[in-house]
Parts: sequence; structure tokens; C-alpha cells
Amino acid sequence: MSVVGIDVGFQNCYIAVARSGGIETIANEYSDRCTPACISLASKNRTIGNAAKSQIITNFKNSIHGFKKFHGRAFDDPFVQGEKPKLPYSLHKLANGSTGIKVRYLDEDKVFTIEQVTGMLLTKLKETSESALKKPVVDCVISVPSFFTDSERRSMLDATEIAGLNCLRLISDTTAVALAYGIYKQDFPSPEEKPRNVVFVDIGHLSYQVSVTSFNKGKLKVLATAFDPYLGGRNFDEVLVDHFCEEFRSRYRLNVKENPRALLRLYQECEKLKKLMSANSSDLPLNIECFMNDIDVSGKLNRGQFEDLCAQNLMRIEAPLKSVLEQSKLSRDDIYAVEVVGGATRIPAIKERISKFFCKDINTTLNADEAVARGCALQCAILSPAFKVREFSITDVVPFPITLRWKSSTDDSVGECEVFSKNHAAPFSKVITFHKKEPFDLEAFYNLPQELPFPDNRIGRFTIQNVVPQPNGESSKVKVKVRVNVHGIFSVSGASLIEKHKDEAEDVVMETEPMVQNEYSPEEQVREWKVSIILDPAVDKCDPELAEGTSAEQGTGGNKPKAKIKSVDLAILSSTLRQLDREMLKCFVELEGKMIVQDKLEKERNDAKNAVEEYVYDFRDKLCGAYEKLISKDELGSFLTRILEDTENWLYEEGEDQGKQVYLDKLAELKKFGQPVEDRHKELEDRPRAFDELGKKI
Ligand code: ATP
Ligand code: K
Ligand code: MG
Repeated sequence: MSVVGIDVGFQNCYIAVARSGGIETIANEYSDRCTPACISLASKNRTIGNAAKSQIITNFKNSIHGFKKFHGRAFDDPFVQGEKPKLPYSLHKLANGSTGIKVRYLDEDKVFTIEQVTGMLLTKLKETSESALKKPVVDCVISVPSFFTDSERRSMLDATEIAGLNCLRLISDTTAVALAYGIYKQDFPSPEEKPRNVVFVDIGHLSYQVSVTSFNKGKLKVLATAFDPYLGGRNFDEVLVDHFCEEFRSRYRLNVKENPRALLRLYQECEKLKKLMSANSSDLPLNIECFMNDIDVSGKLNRGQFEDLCAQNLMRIEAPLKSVLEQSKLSRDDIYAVEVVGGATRIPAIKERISKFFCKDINTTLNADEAVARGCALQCAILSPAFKVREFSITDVVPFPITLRWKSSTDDSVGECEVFSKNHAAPFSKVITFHKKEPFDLEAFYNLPQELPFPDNRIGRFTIQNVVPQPNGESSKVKVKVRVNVHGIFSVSGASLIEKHKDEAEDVVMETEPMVQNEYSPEEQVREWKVSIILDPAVDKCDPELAEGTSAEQGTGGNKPKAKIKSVDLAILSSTLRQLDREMLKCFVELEGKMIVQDKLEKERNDAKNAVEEYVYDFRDKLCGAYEKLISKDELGSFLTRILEDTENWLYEEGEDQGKQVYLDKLAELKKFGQPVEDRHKELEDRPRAFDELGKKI
């Protein structure tokens, strides 16, 4: 079983794996531990990661980047519409209203769903981990922003499935960081002591996340999270880009924003400048040659000016910090440490703001780029039966309160109940009891839409099927289990109808239970509902079914006399927001497989072509060197002109774009001439060596 953690960033992805020595962040084929979240499509293949990033400008219409936030979103979503004009590639409205991406691939116009695009990225990350671990990788833990809603999380899980991964848990970025921070620490307060509270801040390219987490020995509990989903390094790049666009307009009369290539180049240069400014406060130059209309442009800026330009962005640093303190009801004195990660926290003005807010120095104990991936790998190791990890329990929070709504069976009234409050522990299950005579619908939604960074507050509709009245015509008791699972996704995970037997009618178990007054009963016209049992004490068990099963016993059992009741499981029909059709998902899995094969074949074809080219160059070098004395003038002439030169010309013309076998044949043909010369050379080489060895023996 593989133990792999993946940080899928808006800009940068990192992979950490567990090996015998512990958790390690791994490098890709470019010896880079960062793989850019970038995919470039072309007429013969796809390139993903570093190679794709280098094509952002040359193949700008078909190089996809900055797509993480399209997960689970409608095409008409205001964020998607806001991004659209800024993107060099095209977005496309899919039949189900979701956001698709339109590119030219294999010489055809193709539309990919966002799950497919992230699936491609994950395929690459999977391959990178497989070559590091030298075995197949399936199981993994993947990070998502803490503020991702259900439809975003589900969409992310679908992407992992397309890539052939089995995601054991979607974990919040800041929770992964908390785990990476806490698991090795030995000096936490014991369970009965006051916990140690640590604030974690992660500012990436798109988003800003904060959590406050309490630690005791062997456990962490997230107390609250806060965020600015649209504040990250990118906003600072944008300020610089706008500044220089203005400057170049007045100085050079250039309209940069109308030229996608130039704009992309300016973005890249501004990002470089921004990074340089984190380490230097003096004037720094920005120079781009042949920028537009053959004009070279230049400019300069210093950190002070940069900070003035970014004042609006910097002002947004405080709100989430204030929010976590308020939510957790902690004061600044209760905070033991403030740990920052994420690339954008390297901006000195950001660090200053955070430090000033907490009236304390901030810590950079963790690797700013790799902490999330490491936390994911640690979570994967904890969940893996194959790995021994120190006992460590992780309790996360529900970021947005969740409410269920249903229609009364007797009149037009509507019942509502907040089943998970804000910052409720997660994963978690609860049982709610209804009195019903027929199948009914439960509608789940986020009840504080103003807190959501997502414009649609629906979660889904769950129909409890096969509900029938009791034999005497009365309502049946229906127990419905609701759950926020390990991925932070809400579901109605089970329902059962409690059958009372006639002769035991008086022996009603619920009457002896203290919870009876809390039950929802349409007959009484009270909009009361009951969250009767708290389940799931084993919060980080990997098998959610098991965790539920065991704790359900606890709840209904207790020390009360067992009633003679029979419970019948009921089927549930769920339909969730922007749910990807399962048949469609199967097709996408297949398609991804085909594209992987296509990429592999194209790579082999290219390798075969390169081998011909290399043979030509290598042989020519040797003919003028080591082989010179081995062949006659005539032979040399025919080699140089007839064979090598002809082949080289062929490679530029007819041989430019051939199948793999053609190149293999070409190479074999070349070798037929070359091999005898090589053999002669080898023989000559070996002769003195043989003498030497003979000499040694004597
Ligand atoms: P997100 O977490 O929002 O999904 P991400 O995880 O891809 O995004 P990170 O890799 O944490 O983002 O950070 C990338 C951002 O950090 C970029 O905007 C990058 O320019 C910025 N950054 C990296 N190094 C520095 C630096 N030295 N100074 C300023 N900014 C930096
Ligand atoms: K990252
Ligand atoms: Mg990140």
C-alpha cells in the first residue's frame, strides 16, 4: 500500500511519501520538488507540469493553469465569469451547467471537464510518486482549501478517481500543516491539561487560510478556520502588472492587455520582481526585450513603492486573523505560537501585519512550500494499516453550518434543523428521528450563505424511500443518519424504519428514553427534531462505515432495557449539487487511460526519432576522431555524405513526422554500415588492454 500525500495548489503541487526513513518530499524528473499545476495540449500529446509551464507563452491558448477554483462551480458562477476575461484559454459551458475548458488537442477542438483537467495533473503527480517509490501508487491523501464546499470536494474526489487514485481523505491545507507541526512534538500538555493553541496561516497563490488549533499529547483539534478565498500571491502580481501596464502605456504607447502573449510575459516578470522584492528593499529593475512591436521595455520599483501599491491587499490580512480569534473565543495571550506557510507569506509586509496583529514574532518552523504535502503524507501513513505511526488523533471542523429542511406530512409547513453548527467537530455522524407514513425528502443546504465563498448554498436532496405507516395506521419512526465524512462531505448515510410489534405496543422503548420530548413529530406540530445520538468517537478511522456501526450501538443501547423492535433499512436516493454522472465518470476514467497511452506512444516515437538523430551526430564526431584511422578515404566519403548527410536531410523533410517503426528501421539501417566500423574500433581498443591484463597475470 502506498503512502502518498499530495498538495494540489492553485499554482504549485508538492508530493510527500513515506519511506522507511520517514516522510520525504520527492522531486520530479526535472529534479524539482515543485510541479506546476499546468497542462499543455498539443496535436500529438499532452505535457503536464514543468514542461507545460514552459509552453504557457508559446502555446498560450492550449496551456491550462489556474483552474483549481473551477471545481464544482457553474459556468455562470460570478467567480468563473470574473476569471474568464483574464484567461488565455477558453472556458465552455457544459450541458449540466458546469465549467469546462476548451482547447485544441490531437488537431481537434476538445472540451474537458474540470475533473478531467485536474485528473491529468494528478496522473502526472501519480507517475512522479510511482517513479520515486518504484511501485504502483493508488492510495493517497490530498489537500483542499478548508473553505471548499461539498460540490468542490466531490468534484476533486472525482478527479482523483479519473487519475486512478484512491483518496483516503481530503484534508484541509491548514489541518495538514497542523499535523506536520504537531506529530513529532513531545512536549504538548497532557490530555487533562489546558491545551496549547497554535495559529496556522497559509497564503498561497490564490487563497489565504487561517486556523487555530489546540494540541494535547497525541491529538490535535481544529477550533476554528477563517479565510479570504481570493487573496494570495496572485493579487500582488496583479497590482504590479497593472502598474507596469499603465507605465508602458504612457511611456511606450503599448496596450499590453490586448496582447495575451505580452500580458503573460509581464505576469511572469512581475512575479519574479515580487519575489526579488521580498529579499531586497532597494530599487529593482524590470526589463523585457522585444516585448511588443519589437520594443524593449524597462521599469523599476522598490519595496516601499510596492507596498504602497498593494495597500488594499495588505489591509485584507487582518480580517481572517480577527475572525479565528473571535470564533474560538481566545485572546492573543492564549496563542502559544503563530506558524506561517505558503509562498506569499514570504512577502515581508504580510509577515509584519500578521506579527503585529498577534503582538508576537511569527514562526517559520515549517517548510513554507512542503508542509501541506508532508501533512497529507502523515495523514496517509496514519490511515495505512501497513505503516506504524505514533497514535495521533485529528479532529477537524465543519466550516459552514449545515441545515436540513423537509415538508410536514400533515400540512404545508416546513421543518428545519441545523444538523451541523459552524465549527462542529468533523468527521461526525448524527441520528435524527422522524415520524412519517410515507417516503420523504430531506434537503440539505448551507444556512449562512453570506459566509460562503461559493454562490450556491445547496448541498443536495436525499429521498428516504419505502417508508410505510405502522400496521395500525400510525406514523412509523424513521431514524436517519447524517454525516460529515472524512473528506468533509455531507451525506445522509443511512435510514431505517423502526417496526413495533403489535403485542409489544405498550412496550414503547422511546417512552422510557429521555430523548422522546425532543423528537420531531408532525402530529404535535412542533418544529422539533432530534439529534439524538452522537456518533463516531473514532474520528480518524479510515473506514467510515465501521466507525458508524460501532458507535451506533452505543447510542441506542445504553443501559435501558432492550425493546423488542425490528429495524428495516431504507433505501436513500441522493442527488447532490453539480454531481458528475457515474457513467460519465467511468468514461472519463477510460479516456484518461487512452490519453496516457497516447502520451506514452508519442514519447516512444520521439525517443526513436531522437535516437536516429543522436546516432548521426555521434557517428560524425567519431568519424572525425577515433574512427578516422580505421577507414579508407572512400569509405569515409560515402559515410559522411551518403549515409549521415542523407539521414540528416531526411530527418528535416520526409522523416520529420513518421511513426516509431520508421525511425527504428532507419536506425537499424544506419547501424548496418556503422557497426563493422565500431567493431573494428572495439577490437583495436581491446587489444592493448588484453596485453595489459596478460602482463598483470605474468
Ligand atoms: P493556493 O494555496 O492558493 O492553492 P499554491 O499552494 O499553489 O496556491 P504557494 O505555492 O503556497 O501557492 O505559493 C505561491 C505564491 O507564493 C505565488 O504567488 C508566488 O509568487 C509566491 N511566492 C513564492 N515565493 C515568494 C517570495 N520569495 N516572495 C513573494 N512571494 C513569493
Ligand atoms: K502549494
Ligand atoms: Mg497552497
